[in-house]
Formats: sequence, structure tokens, C-alpha cells
Amino acid sequence: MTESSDDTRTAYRICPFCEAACGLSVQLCGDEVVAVRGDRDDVFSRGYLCPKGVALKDLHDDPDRLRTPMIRRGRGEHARWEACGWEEAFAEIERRLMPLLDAHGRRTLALSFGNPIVHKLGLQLYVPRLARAAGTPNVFSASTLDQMPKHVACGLMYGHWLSIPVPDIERTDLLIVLGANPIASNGSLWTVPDFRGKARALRERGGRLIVIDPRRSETADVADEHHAIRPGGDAFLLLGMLQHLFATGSPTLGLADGHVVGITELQAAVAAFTPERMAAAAGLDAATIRQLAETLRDAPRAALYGRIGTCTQPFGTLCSWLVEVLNLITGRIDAEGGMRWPLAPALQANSTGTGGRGRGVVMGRRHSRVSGAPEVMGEFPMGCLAEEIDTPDNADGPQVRALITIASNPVLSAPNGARLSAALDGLDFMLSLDIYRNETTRHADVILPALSPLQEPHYDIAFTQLAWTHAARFSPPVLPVPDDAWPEWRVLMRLAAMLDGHDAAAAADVDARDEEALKKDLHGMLGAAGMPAEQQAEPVAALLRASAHLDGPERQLDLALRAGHWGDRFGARPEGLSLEALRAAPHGIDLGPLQARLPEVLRTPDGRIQAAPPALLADLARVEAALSQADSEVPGEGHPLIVIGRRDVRSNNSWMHNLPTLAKGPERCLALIHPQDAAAAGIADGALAHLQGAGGREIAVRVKCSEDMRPGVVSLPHGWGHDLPGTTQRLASERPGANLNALLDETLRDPLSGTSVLSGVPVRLRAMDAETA
Ligand SMILES: Nc1nc2c(c(=O)[nH]1)N[C@H]1C(S)=C(S)[C@@H](COP(=O)(O)OP(=O)(O)OC[C@H]3O[C@@H](n4cnc5c(=O)[nH]c(N)nc54)[C@H](O)[C@@H]3O)O[C@H]1N2
Ligand SMILES: Nc1nc2c(c(=O)[nH]1)N[C@H]1C(S)=C(S)[C@@H](COP(=O)(O)OP(=O)(O)OC[C@H]3O[C@@H](n4cnc5c(=O)[nH]c(N)nc54)[C@H](O)[C@@H]3O)O[C@H]1N2
Ligand code: SF4
Ligand SMILES: [Mo]
Repeated sequence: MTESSDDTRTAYRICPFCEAACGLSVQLCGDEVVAVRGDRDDVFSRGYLCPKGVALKDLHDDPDRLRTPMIRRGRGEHARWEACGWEEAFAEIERRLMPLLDAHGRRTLALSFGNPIVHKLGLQLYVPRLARAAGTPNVFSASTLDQMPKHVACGLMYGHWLSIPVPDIERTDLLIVLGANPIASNGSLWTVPDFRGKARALRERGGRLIVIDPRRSETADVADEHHAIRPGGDAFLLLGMLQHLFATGSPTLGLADGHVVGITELQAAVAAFTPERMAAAAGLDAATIRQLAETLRDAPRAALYGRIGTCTQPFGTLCSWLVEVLNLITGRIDAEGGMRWPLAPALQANSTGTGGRGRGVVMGRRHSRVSGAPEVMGEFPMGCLAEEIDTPDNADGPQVRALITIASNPVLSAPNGARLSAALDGLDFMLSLDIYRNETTRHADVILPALSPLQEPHYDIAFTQLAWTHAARFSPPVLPVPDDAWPEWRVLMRLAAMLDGHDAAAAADVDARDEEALKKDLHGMLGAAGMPAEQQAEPVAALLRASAHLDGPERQLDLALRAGHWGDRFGARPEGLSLEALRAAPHGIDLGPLQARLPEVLRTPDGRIQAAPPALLADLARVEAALSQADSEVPGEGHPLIVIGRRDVRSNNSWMHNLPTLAKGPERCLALIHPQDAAAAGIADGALAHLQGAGGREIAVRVKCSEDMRPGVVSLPHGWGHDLPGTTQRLASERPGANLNALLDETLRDPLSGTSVLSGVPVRLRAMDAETA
């Protein structure tokens, strides 16, 4: 929606950069972006924004952002990049990819999906279409560098991968934050713009905030209590808390009462994990563990929230499960001021169909060829991508020879990028959908660009399912699509048609292919709702007619909104939601606070919350093993420190370091370390030093002493290391920073979810010789 006077106007759009999904007000003069501010009238974010939102202008204007397809001729130092037209690019892809797949089979193709997919409506709706057409089991994504443990834990307990409850922060009396730093990250698996303001409000009404983190983070700084846990100590802490609560009373299930199975098994399974036994491994004393448990139990309303620090570590899934069960046995699940499941306006699997029970989740239907890692949510671990490419054909199947990356930069964002880089060089064909030639896409044979976010419509499918309150917002494009540009949904449909075997002419009719795919989806939906196939033709035709004035993502969205929980049901409930209703409300529509959803939200086969999934009980054996090893000490010999991750508000994973607004100011890729550790290593504050991983790989880091660090721990952000040849992010390469992932080991994973261990890894810090420093 746009308000205008003369040539200047203000348009409103949801920020496409992080999960907070702030409403932005974009000031334009003609087609030029003049300024970006927080939209004070936005019903969801109420004017909040961070510096990244402001940098939307820089992204739109960035001369390094790709605007035409690129084809690489030659390799390595001799590589030459040519800009080309879209038809030429599609022809090149067809010429090189299809014969490869015909000769060697679909398993020789891998797909790598990155974080921005979830922030772009067209990608989120159409990447699944491409994946289906690709027909390969070799799917990898950032989920296994991130939140897969939460999907597995909540999937097993509540029956759907996306049934992840979030804190009802507006009404709680106590929020415990474990392994998250929402003041810097702006929240994750919890869409919560202005966490700082909400935390302040919590404390002003007499509530408390407790942060458990090896570093006194920005969030810990505004908390009532901070506990500097040992990195990787969370499973031990949570088990100790659970044991203590069972040992000193009976669980209070609250609204979950009558909907839970497995409490007895859970109690028996944790009986041996007393706070005294857990203390050393948690790095917190037994009294603190007991006190945290009692604080959680005794607060009138409370929520325990765990995030990336609890996920990207060896016990990721166990931790995510333990967070859920602690909330469960203290009566916080589904409670006001506790942990609730948002009810999203569109495309939410746990609010469609018949509620209360479902198919549950299944994993391990396949295993990866080289490591035998189980499939989870249709994916293999990102840590396995390199080995699938660089390990020759074997009895278990063929080697991956072709790769499609979409908004994915695993050379920087996944562990051991050097191995992956070398593997990518050995591919027969690589295609990237990306907006930059960066560390990963420099290896591609063809790069297909995206539009600027300002040229695309937007709606948050995922984040409305994880939001602090209920709201619906839609952003129409702020600027027109240039004549020679392709929206990504069209690119994906075109590629999907090629992979489905349509000839070039048929594939080029994207609208026909889109209608065909939508029709199939609608039949699938009606079938799933129990309508016999012979009765479906008429309603499907009616739905297609009702949405025929729209195309692509907007068409799918409109149908989903209208059919959704708050929808207008195609006229049956005129006050309900539709795309048109959202267009008429540029600041969004407030749908009220989070509500109780049990038992309707459940999708487990027996319609019960599973407190003690067998796979998780079995995984407790690893905790026992770690406890018995604890005496012989955890860190590798000669690697006495432990490295953890960090996020800075002016950065976003690996790809926003080329934007002037964010790149200016002090150096941000710094290794924080306690002064006593710096002194022990003979390193001065501000000096360069070698940081070495247990595998022997080394990076150069600038050290900053900080009393905020738990002694023995180094904190370094990820996503840096823009000094590789062949990239074209000029500003980013001026201050490349060090790549934390270069040190990390791609074979270390949480076995249940396949998530890489990115935090809590032994390292050694060594002073640089005076002449090189
Ligand atoms: N050591 C360590 N490593 C980590 C983490 C950590 O905490 N520590 N965090 C992990 C986490 S949580 C995540 S989510 C991953 C993220 O890792 P990735 O999924 O690789 O995501 P990014 O690093 O954000 O890179 C995004 C890519 O998308 C491209 N892109 C941006 N916008 C668009 C667009 O509109 N269209 C297309 N086609 N491409 C676009 C960018 O140019 C870039 O290549 O990193 C993980 N890596
Ligand atoms: N500014 C900015 N915002 C971002 C991103 C970004 O790169 N920059 N990335 C986005 C993405 S993709 C994601 S997934 C989210 C992540 O959002 P968050 O989960 O909030 O991630 P972080 O800010 O890295 O905070 C993790 C905290 O865990 C602590 N930690 C590390 N190891 C451990 C441990 O073993 N135990 C405990 N208890 N704590 C530990 C770290 O010190 C850190 O303070 O952020 C998103 N938002
Ligand atoms: S916190 Fe910043 S990056 Fe995240 S949505 Fe808001 S403005 Fe965008
Ligand atoms: Mo992430």
C-alpha cells in the first residue's frame, strides 16, 4: 500500500532480513528509495526496526547485487563470467544438466537450500515444487546448521515438525532464556520484534528475566540473573532440573492434563541425573540447578525458551526435548504466560484438516550414501554435502555430480568450507539461484539472480506460526519488476518443468505449468480433507476461478488465507481474511493474543503429547557416557579453550557484509576472551592471534578481552571470511573477517537431528609472532 504526494511517497513492507519481521515504512522519490524507517502503525512491530532494516536501501542499490544471469566459462584462475539473457541461461542449464541426469540418474543431483528462502514468499512456495520435480533424496539445508533439533523434538512430542510453542511474553511473570540472545538476533523460532522493549515491560510489571549463556550477552545484560553455563552443559542442567522437580513433588500439567502420555517413563529415565551429578558437566553448582528448577516451578506464569546455543551442539535434540518437558511438567505448555502455539492465518499444517490427531512424524526413511545419516524432514545433514560430492560411486549409490543451490552459502555457513569448496570444483554442473557471486556461487556454472525484495510481494508463512501475537500482514511490491527480470517463483517453475521432462516450449509457459501445479495441490487438499476424487472437479474449478485474477505466490496465498482459520471462507464469512482484506490494511490486521490450543493442535497418532519419545530416552545413554568421560576431561589435549558463536545486530549470517550502512564502524569479527585466558596465552588485547581447531586447521583472529566471557571460552561470530578469490562483494572483501567454520569439523553432528556441532568445540589460541601480528 502506498501513500503519495507529488513524486514522493511512502510504502509499507515487512522487513525481509530476520525473523522479527518488522513492518517498515519505505520513503521513495520516484523509483528511488530515500529512507527506511520502522512503521509506527504496524500492528505487529509498532515502529521497531534495527540497522539491518535501514540497509534494505543499500541492498536495493548495491552495485554488486546480480541483476542478470551469469554463465561461467573456464575454471579456477581462468574463469571468465559472462552476463547473458534468461533464455540463454535456461538453454545452457538444459544442455548441461539434463544429459547428466539422464545418464547417471536423479541421485547424482543434490539441492542445497539456504536461510533466505524462509524470508521470501516466492521461494518458500515454489522451492518445494522444484524439489519435487528434481526427484532426488539428496536435499540439504541450513536447518541442519540450525533448528532441526527443535523440529525433531516438537515433531515427536506434538506430531508436527512445525508445532513449536513460543513464550507468551506479554503475560508471563518469568522468562528463562537458554542459549539465545534475542537482543542481538531479534529472536528465532520466536518472532518477537523489540525484545528489549518487551523484556523491559516484563520487568516493569514485576516479572523476571533469567539468561543462561556462557557469555554475559546483550540479553543477559538486561536480565535479573545471568548464569554462565559451560558450553554444551545445557542437557546436564536441564536433566538436573527435571530430576529435582520429580524428586520433590508431582508434575503439574495444567491445561495439558489429560492430553499427555509418558510421564512415568520420563520420571524413571531421569531419576539418576541428580543436580549433584550434573553440576560439573553443566558448569553450574547443584544449588543453582535446584534453584532454577524451583524458580521455574513456583512462578505464577512462566516460560523456558531455548534456542541456537541449545541446538548446534552434540545434545541438540535432547536439549530441545528437555526444554519442552520442563515446560510441560511445570504446567507451562499451552498456558497463559507460558508456551503457546500461534494460530497462523494461512498455510499452517497444524491448524488445517481434522485437529487433535494425525500421522505424527517419521524419520530415517532413507540414509545418506556415505555416512549413513538418517533422513530427517526429507533432508540429510548439511555436514554430509561435501562427502556426497567428493566420495566416488560405491555399492550404496552414485556420487553427486550436479548441485543446485538456492539462497545458500555453505562454503561459509557450514563447517569445513575448504573441503566443500574443493568438492564443488569437482562437480560436473552447478547452478545457483543467488543475488551475489560469493564464496559458494563462485563455483557455479550458471547463477540466476533474484529481484530486489522491494520488487516482490511478501507474506510470512513461517513466522506467523511462531509469532509473539496473532496478526496478518501482506506487503505488495513497492517497485515494479524491471522488464527483463524474472521473479524467482517463475524461475523455479521453469526449472521444475524442465526437470519434469517438459520440452523447452512447454516449460516456457510458466503460467500454464503454475495452474497445473495449483490444480494438483487443490485436489490433494480436498482429498486429504476426505472428499472422494470423483466429487473434486467442481470445487477445484470453482477455486481456480475465484483466484484467476491472481498468479503465482499471490494466488496461492489468497486461496490459503480465505480457507484458513481467520479466512472469509469465500464469502461465507465476509469479515474474514483474504488477500484483498490485507491489501486494504497496509499496517496489518491485529488478530489478538495467543490462545490455548490443546488438544486441537496435536497431530500425534494417539492424539496425546508424547512426553517420553523412545528415540530421546535412548539418546540419554550418550549423556551417561559423557558423564563417565568427564573425569578424563572434555576438551581435546592441547586445545584447552572452547569456542562458541555470537551474533551482532549489524550482521546477518554470511551475506550482509557488503552493505555500507552495516559495514561501517568498528570491526565486528572479534574473538572475545576472558582477560585471564588472554594473559595465559600471552596475547594482548586487540592483537591478532592464531585460533586452531582440533583438526589442525587454523584462522587468524583479532582478540578482544572481555570480562563478559566465562573463563575458558572464546566467542567468535560466523559468516565471515570474505577473502576467497573469485567473489564480487567488494565492500565485504575489504574487511573479510575470519571464518569460524573453517575450524569446525563437518563430521560432528547431533545424531538424532543431523545438526552440525557449531558451538562448544575445543580450540587453541596462540600468539602471532611479533613480525606477522
Ligand atoms: N559457526 C556457525 N555457523 C553457522 C551458524 C552459527 O551460529 N555458527 N548459524 C547457522 C544458521 S542459524 C544458519 S540459518 C545458516 C545460514 O546459512 P545459509 O543458509 O548459507 O545463509 P546465509 O549465510 O544467510 O547466505 C544466504 C545466501 O542467500 C543469498 N540470498 C540473499 N537474498 C536472496 C534472495 O532473495 N534470493 C536468492 N536466491 N538468494 C539470496 C545470499 O547471497 C547468500 O548466498 O548459517 C549457519 N552457520
Ligand atoms: N543480527 C543478527 N541477527 C540474526 C542472525 C545474524 O546472523 N545476525 N541470524 C539469524 C538466524 S539465521 C538465527 S537462527 C537466529 C539465532 O538467534 P539466537 O538463537 O538468539 O542466536 P545467537 O544470537 O547466536 O545467541 C545464541 C547464544 O547462545 C550462547 N551459547 C553458545 N553456546 C552455548 C551453549 O552451549 N549453551 C548455552 N546455554 N548458550 C550458548 C551464545 O553465547 C549466544 O549468546 O538469529 C537470527 N538473527
Ligand atoms: S529486527 Fe532488523 S533485520 Fe530483523 S526484521 Fe526487524 S528491521 Fe529487519
Ligand atoms: Mo538460522
